[in-house]
Amino acid sequence: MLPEDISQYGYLVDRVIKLSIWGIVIVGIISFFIVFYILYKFRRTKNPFPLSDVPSGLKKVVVIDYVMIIFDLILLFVSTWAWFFFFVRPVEKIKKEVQEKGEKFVEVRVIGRQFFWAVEYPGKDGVFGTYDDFKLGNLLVVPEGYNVFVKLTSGDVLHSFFIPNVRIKYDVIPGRETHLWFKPVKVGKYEIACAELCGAMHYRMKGYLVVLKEQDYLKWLDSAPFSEISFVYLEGDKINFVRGGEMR
Ligand SMILES: [Cu+2]
Repeated sequence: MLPEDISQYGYLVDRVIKLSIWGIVIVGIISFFIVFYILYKFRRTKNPFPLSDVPSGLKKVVVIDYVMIIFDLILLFVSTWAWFFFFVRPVEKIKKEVQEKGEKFVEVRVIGRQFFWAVEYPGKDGVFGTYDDFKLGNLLVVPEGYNVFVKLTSGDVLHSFFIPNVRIKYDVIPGRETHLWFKPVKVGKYEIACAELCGAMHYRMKGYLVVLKEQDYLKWLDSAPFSEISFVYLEGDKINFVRGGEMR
């Protein structure tokens, strides 16, 4: 039902989704039974005159309300935890934790534009603002098993950066800088979408997340001397670049 989860922490989001769906299904079924039971039991042919009060036996139905409140609290707790884990914690704190654990990370900047994603890489030195920075259109290449920190900004209107396979979606807001963090643990090519209607060509804001093995990633970085926006298109598993060309 959900696309394959290829991130280490995506299960936190899945947990919220599954809990919501199962909760809704179970509560929904119980509610329908109660409604149809009441419709049948108090049908007009057997009860020609309206009752002045709810029959005492039926007052127990209120218990369902308490069950619902408890379920809501559980759902609130689980979803708040996932929200906190991914978005609320300051990115510097997550970075520190990651380093303390001895894990590696990469940083990229993503700028949402009508109608493509500009991805800025810090290049081999890992530092932005140096000579080896480069930009790519619609292509986010990251190494497997690394933590990926994404700084999101918008060049024009509202967009929403969505990578279903790592369970990450966040609004890209003009005039605001937001941060995303995920850790891909499976090599492959995955879709990036814009999840906010941002104009006539919104549907064309399709990019790719390409997860490479560490050594392949380093090799790729060596062969990426791009200084201008290059667009990318994929033929099967082959990545092709078009320098300053038309986006396909
Ligand atoms: Cu968009």
